[in-house]
Amino acid sequence: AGKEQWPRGEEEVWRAGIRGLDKTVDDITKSVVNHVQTSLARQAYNIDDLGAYQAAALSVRDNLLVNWNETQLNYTKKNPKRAYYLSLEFLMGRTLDNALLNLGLKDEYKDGVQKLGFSIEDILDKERDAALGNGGLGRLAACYLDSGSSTELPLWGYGLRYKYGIFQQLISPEGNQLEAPDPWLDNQNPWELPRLDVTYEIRFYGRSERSHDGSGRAVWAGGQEVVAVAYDVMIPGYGTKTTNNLRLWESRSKRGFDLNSFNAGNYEGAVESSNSADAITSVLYPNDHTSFGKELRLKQQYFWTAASLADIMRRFKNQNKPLAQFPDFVAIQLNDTHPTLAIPELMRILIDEEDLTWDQAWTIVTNTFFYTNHTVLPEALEKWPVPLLEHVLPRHLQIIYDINLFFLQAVEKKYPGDRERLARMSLIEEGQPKQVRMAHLAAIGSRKVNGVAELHSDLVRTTILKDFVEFEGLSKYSNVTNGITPRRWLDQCNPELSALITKTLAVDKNVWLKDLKLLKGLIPHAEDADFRKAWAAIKQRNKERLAAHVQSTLGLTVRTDAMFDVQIKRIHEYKRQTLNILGVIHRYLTLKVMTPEEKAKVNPRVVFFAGKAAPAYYIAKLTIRLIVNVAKVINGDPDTKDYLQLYFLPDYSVSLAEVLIPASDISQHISTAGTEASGTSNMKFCLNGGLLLGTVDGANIEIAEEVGESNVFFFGHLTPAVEDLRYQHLYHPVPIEEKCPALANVLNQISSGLFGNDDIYEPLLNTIRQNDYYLLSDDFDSYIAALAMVDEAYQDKEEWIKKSINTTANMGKFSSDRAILEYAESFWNIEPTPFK
Ligand code: OX2
Repeated sequence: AGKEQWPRGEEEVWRAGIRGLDKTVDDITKSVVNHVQTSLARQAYNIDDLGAYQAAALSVRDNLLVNWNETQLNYTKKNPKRAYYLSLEFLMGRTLDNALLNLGLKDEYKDGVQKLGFSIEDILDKERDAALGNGGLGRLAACYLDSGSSTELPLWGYGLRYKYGIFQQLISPEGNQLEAPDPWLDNQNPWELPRLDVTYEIRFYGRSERSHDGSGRAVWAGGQEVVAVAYDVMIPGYGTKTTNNLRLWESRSKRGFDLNSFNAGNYEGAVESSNSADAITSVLYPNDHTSFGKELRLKQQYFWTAASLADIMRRFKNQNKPLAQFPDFVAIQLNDTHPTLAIPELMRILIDEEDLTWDQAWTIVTNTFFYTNHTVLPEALEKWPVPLLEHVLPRHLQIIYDINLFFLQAVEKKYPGDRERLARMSLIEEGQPKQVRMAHLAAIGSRKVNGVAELHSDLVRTTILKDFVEFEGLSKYSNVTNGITPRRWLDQCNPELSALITKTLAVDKNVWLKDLKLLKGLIPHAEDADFRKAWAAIKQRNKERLAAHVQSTLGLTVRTDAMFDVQIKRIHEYKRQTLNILGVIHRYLTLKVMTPEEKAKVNPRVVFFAGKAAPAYYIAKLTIRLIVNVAKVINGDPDTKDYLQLYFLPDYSVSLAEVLIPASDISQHISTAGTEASGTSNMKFCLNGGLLLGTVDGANIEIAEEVGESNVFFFGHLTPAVEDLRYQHLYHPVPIEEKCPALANVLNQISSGLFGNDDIYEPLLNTIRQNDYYLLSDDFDSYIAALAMVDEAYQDKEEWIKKSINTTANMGKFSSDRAILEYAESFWNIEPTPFK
């Protein structure tokens, strides 16, 4: 451990100039004012909230950079094995509040900006969300980065720096979703650090010529070359100095996006419009759970995986270790199949550029990659048409064919003559055109494969990858149940509850926020009436905060003396927002025929929906339209408006979730059994003391195991029944009037024009009347019964609060710290690498 050499100049002079962390309010105000003056080139007298936000953010960034630099230096010195999380989506939300919390400087900044004449709340509110993701998959990646830094793991993220994040959702007067671009970088992004010196050249198209020397090598040349430029985002750990890196790539031509084509209404067209270099990272694809086979998307995937691998390889090579040791220093997690091209790309590098043999390369590859599957829905399993791959990535297609050949030879050896099995397992699906099955490639190229909740991992093993489990053995096919960061999803979004928990557990908050099982210490307090009162008062204030938000953003008055019932997630048939809105209509129709005496006993309810639909997903968009128009009728009906209110909150985002979740009494997670891989908002609601109404699906099951079945409201058919029910729908259909009269009545009321008098909703209603693939008619009655049980339970306020407390108290398992440590220990074999 020798002393470092100063490369030039006088060490003392350097040391004296090095910036330390801000500690006092005085340090902070000086730094903020300095940024107002210099970085923003503005004067004290003309600074507004946005300017104050920017200056505060830049000063926080300076602090993050100090830790970030030391973290990277620590890794360079100790050279631990590192893990890389490759994700096309990182749904980060806002950063300032989280950075202040993690740095432990929130109070100091609050005081500091106050001295400068601003309120911290107003400043925090000026930040735009970084919405580089569609939903759960992208938010999971963001939670994992937070936990990676908080547990001091050498974990980096790699993604794309989209100029436009997920579209902004507008609702037209008729109730239609419109999509507008999200130019989130317009006010500059203080949280990123352009690294104009970190660049790689990425090739597309061209020709690949195999050598004739029997080595298997090839030369890939010609085509288009595009430059990848790195932008680094600092990821601070909570209560640690570890500040990891998220590296996002921007594409540039080796030598602009057409904003005019970006008008609401032709979002998809605009996405596809350009083939130039900078188009590659211009926009996040707004589809969730679908695979479209579009060339620009393929280019995004390759651009990002190739740049990331080149970067990882450069870092590895700086160590001068033999390539065979690559997997001893590098673990790469594939977040879904989106980065699967990294497998043939690493083969290409090792064979064509590093002169390894096929077997040497394959050994390295299959010890480096790990693959997480997030869905078993067939429409979400990625497939790339062979002709497209051949055109865009000719060398990679050759490698994929070679992988397939060797793989199928091994399968044939184990199951001689089993041609059907070979066809099922092949990387290539026959057809016009042939397609590459990315999940198969990801599975055979990885060391471990996992699903995201117990039930889902079982389904992966017994359905989509069944043949692979039989062939390769069960031990490779594993589970890591998802988690969420309790920093953002409790302490930040629900500060009052966090403070009450800290006081009650009588430990410092940075203890329980990093050891979430300590929440169990709340259990005895559920029996304490004063504690329950404090608990309920916080829920009430969170409802008022939400109501104030709705008032100020939408101009609508929400009553707060009612049960708040929330369903917020992407709009998708499998998530069954339709079941929820049909249930609301059922409740409305029931209220309409009640006597005043009957109504007096009714538990008033406010139902909230939020979520985006993929721009081309017609049925999902119709669902939004139905919800909006039902809301108009219900909220305007004097007979019912005191008992039932309904809101569709536009433009769902991480920030909106942070207001909605703490205000919820009950939240709905009602997917058809076997379709929701995990769900993560279910965990967020329960952590905040909201109860769960759901199907026996995804992580709902494990939540119930932890909090106790008596604290959740389950309904509906179970996963093993689903296939049979679907079969019956197809071959022995029973008319809906017979099977489920209550549902038939609701559908008929919609058809008769109660919520608009044209046939606009018929295509949506027909999905239920005809195939009913998602089993609404099978689950409707038990859903209505479960809603009634929720009402009944809510009448006993004290019991309800006990359930709420016991729910929070038993959610410790779902910290993303637990999940990331499972990945670190059982997959990646990396260790916490702290420094002083
Ligand atoms: C989502 C899954 O639908 C959700 O159940 C899960 O909680 C989340 O990923 C994180 O694992 N795209 N998004 C998902 O899957 C896919 C594909």
